[in-house]
Amino acid sequence: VRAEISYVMIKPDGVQRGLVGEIISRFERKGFQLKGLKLFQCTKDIAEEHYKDLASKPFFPALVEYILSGPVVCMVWEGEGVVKSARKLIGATNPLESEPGTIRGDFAVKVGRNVVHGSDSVENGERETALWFGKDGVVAWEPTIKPWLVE
Ligand code: DAT
Ligand code: MG
Repeated sequence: VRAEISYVMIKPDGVQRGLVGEIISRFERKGFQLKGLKLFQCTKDIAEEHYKDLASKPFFPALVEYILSGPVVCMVWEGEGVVKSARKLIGATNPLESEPGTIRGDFAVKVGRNVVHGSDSVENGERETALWFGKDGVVAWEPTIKPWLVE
């Protein structure tokens, strides 16, 4: 069985605000494994495909414009239960409802500037990783400390 992965992305506001290190740090400290990482200026096609389930929403054009407004940091994090856990680390979609201690709870106030994305299902973790990294983007490696993180 393939290990579970989540596609996590620091949105343009997170990059502009200098939160890249802080956000990566939270996933590292938790004990997930970084399998892909890049700074990337995305295209309209990718942004629209990524958010295609929201295409009929009134905020969709603004959402796509926001994602295109500057570079994003694309990441793939791996580990048992990483999809659900990453969503918890990230916090609720509306940052005014996100718990303190979550990324959005600590660093955001507006749904349209909520700093970070995380896949909402294992299936979307795979789909979004393929979309943003393609076939060769993800690095196969195992950290030497892994036995100290998982049995
Ligand atoms: P999440 O990013 O928590 O998975 P989502 O998938 O429902 O949330 O929506 C994707 C993004 O779209 C979200 O991070 C911010 C934007 N968005 C969602 N609901 C919105 C709304 N009501 N108004 C404006 N932007 C919204
Ligand atoms: Mg979502």
